[in-house]
Amino acid sequence: MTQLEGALAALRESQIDLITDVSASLAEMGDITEDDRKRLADVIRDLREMFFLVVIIGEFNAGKSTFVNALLGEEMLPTGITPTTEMIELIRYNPTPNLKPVTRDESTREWAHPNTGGDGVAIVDTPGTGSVFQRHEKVAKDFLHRSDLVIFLLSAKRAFAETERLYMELAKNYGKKMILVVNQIDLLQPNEQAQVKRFIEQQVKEYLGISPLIFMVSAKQALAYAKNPTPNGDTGGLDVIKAHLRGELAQASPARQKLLAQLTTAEKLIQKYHDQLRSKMDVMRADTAKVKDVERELQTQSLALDGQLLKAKQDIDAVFAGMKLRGLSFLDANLSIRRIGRGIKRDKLQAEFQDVVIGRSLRDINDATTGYINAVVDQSRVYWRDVIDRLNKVVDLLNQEVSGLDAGSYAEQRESLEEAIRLAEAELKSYSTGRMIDEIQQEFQTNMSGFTTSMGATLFGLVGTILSIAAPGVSPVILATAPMLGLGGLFAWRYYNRITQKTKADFTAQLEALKAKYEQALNELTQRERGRLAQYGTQILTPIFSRLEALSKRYAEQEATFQRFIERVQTLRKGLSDMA
Ligand SMILES: Nc1nc2c(ncn2[C@@H]2O[C@H](COP(=O)(O)OP(=O)(O)OP(=O)(O)O)[C@@H](O)[C@H]2O)c(=O)[nH]1
Ligand SMILES: [Mg+2]
Repeated sequence: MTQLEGALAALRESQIDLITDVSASLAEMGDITEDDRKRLADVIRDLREMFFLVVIIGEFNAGKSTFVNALLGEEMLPTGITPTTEMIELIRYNPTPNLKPVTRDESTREWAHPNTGGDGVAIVDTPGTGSVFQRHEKVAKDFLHRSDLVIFLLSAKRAFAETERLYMELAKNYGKKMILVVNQIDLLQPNEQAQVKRFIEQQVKEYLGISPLIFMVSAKQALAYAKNPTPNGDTGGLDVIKAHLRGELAQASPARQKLLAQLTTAEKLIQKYHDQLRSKMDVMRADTAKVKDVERELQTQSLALDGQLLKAKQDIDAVFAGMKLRGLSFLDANLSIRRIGRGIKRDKLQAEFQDVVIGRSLRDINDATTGYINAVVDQSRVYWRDVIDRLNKVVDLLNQEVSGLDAGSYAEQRESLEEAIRLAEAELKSYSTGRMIDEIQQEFQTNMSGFTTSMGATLFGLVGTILSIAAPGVSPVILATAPMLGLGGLFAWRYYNRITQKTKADFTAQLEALKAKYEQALNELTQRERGRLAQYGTQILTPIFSRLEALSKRYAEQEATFQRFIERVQTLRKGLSDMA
């Protein structure tokens, strides 16, 4: 059977190549489980030997070995009421039987027999499931993927077991062809047989959503018949099953059927890993979208700061405009010769200036600033909380969707996200409205007193100058009552005008400088805040993005690999069906 001719041999080689490539690619992607890797290696080995494997699976004591003996027509395999079969018993077709098994490996024995169903067909008996022997269970389970046709053998005397359901599900997931055989019907009343069959039919439909063919048999009876066939003897229902198997095997050569069966199994495996990749891609896309949201939010926040800053500056502008108006009229009122002549004290002048011009300006400025800082801090807190919230959602998403899949590449991503969250939390904690306000108000207070003192000194100095030019050596009291100024007085008047103008200009300039200082302080505060946001963007979010980008590229390549595999499966399938 290992000698395959022409087209079929070529298809087998392409299929072996495909499965080899799939196994290598999945290993490279780091996704494949050790079990699946072994499975693919088994399939490749089987494709080299090219036997169509009819595998009997079922609970211990259900009569699997008896059933196989009945098919062979002789009592070859040991049977018994305790869990009996311990190894895979692989019976290959051979015109001359070999009734002495050859041990192939620690879990397989091989036999040869002419009644396996045809050239290139092997019947495989497996250890029973559901017994106390875990090893039996494992040996049977580890063989299931190698089957080309599965016969589930159930006992008519036992309820449909959970393990049976599990193995049927597994076979279904591998894409295996299967039939159900209910054995030991000689232990049932004739009217019970139909009930049992109906019950199993319903269960399989309900739990697995499939409707395989169900055959009723008495392997014991069938074996007795095979050993001693009589013209009208009872075959125990085995003739129907044999006819079915013949029909199955007549559809195409066992070799072609084997290639088709294993192609389906390989396809199912490719599908399974492809689905995993798809779900990872979905997670990654959702992940990227969420981090993008955070970044967008970052910009919104930066813009919102501008709006707030503008408002604070307008408020401060208004305060300064008021101060300027009051200051200029104060100067007009206080720098008149008449007023100065009435006598003036430096302290009093400064106090009046403070009262009339500065008034509640500092308070107004502080109010505007406090309002601004509060808004900045409130917004920032909301913002950082939002960032933390969103990033936490990304982490949740990762944990939910990718658990158990591709732990490696997500561990890194999760770590960087957690770091990002920690930093955002640190940012959030670092805000202290009180401290920020104190700092800036302290600065404002100092600026404003400096301004008041300096204006006071200027004014008083000015008063002295005015007095000296108006009437040198005369006390202000006399000056106030003196007659109109003479010619010399005219020059003095002009000079007086010039210096009062200059004083007003000085006042305006100082005021502007002061205002500039305030705005500068607010700008710096805003700048600092914007800096924090920008830094977070470049230092935290950008690396996350680049990691996502790398991941996205890798996934796209993997997706392309899967597409190529799917195409190769389709080409092979077409090749196999074209041979019909
Ligand atoms: N009454 C009756 N007994 C059967 C039938 N088939 C098998 N038996 C008996 O059931 C017991 C178990 O049969 P085996 O063929 O060893 O069962 P098995 O499924 O191979 O069991 P393990 O190898 O342990 O998994 C034996 O005593 C058989 O004689 C049947 O159709 N009717
Ligand atoms: Mg057995």
